[in-house]
Amino acid sequence: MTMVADNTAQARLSKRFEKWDKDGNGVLEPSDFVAEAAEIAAALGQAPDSPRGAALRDAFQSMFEALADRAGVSPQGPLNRDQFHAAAGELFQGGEAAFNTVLGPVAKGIIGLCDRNDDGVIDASEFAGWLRAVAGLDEAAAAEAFRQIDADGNGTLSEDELLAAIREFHFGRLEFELLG
Ligand SMILES: [Ca+2]
Ligand SMILES: [Ca+2]
Ligand SMILES: [Ca+2]
Repeated sequence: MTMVADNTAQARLSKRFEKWDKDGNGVLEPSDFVAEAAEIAAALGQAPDSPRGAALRDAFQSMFEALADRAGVSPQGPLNRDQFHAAAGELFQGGEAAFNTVLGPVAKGIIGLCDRNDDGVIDASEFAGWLRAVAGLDEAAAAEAFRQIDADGNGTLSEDELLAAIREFHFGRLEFELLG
């Protein structure tokens, strides 16, 4: 990996730490991740305790526990900034299988919240709704993002394509943030 890509990855983890520290107390706790999931569900017009909102919340909680486990702290945290950088960095750098185990439920949760026609995948208009909600992107930017992430060009985004996009963003090879 080049130094530029590494710096990008570190900068993106810093930004994510700040975004996910919902109560702004300088450390991450499970409650921060629950609040983040609730905010995403609400942005997509779903109640946080609806089945799909709850699925994303559970995925975020599991992700927190996986990071805490890697950092060697209690499943309840807290995780400080250095611990988060080390644990998340290790997760992104490590094998695809471990990454997919942790982020797969998050990708599934995102699909569930976006999937208005219930076909299990995200089409271009569903994806535009997602990017508008989490990143404020307009239609043209969302269409371009969709084209890049739809690796097999079949007009829908699968869990695997979303997982690949989350990794690509982290390493600075994609400019669209999917995790908000
Ligand atoms: Ca916090
Ligand atoms: Ca769909
Ligand atoms: Ca596809």
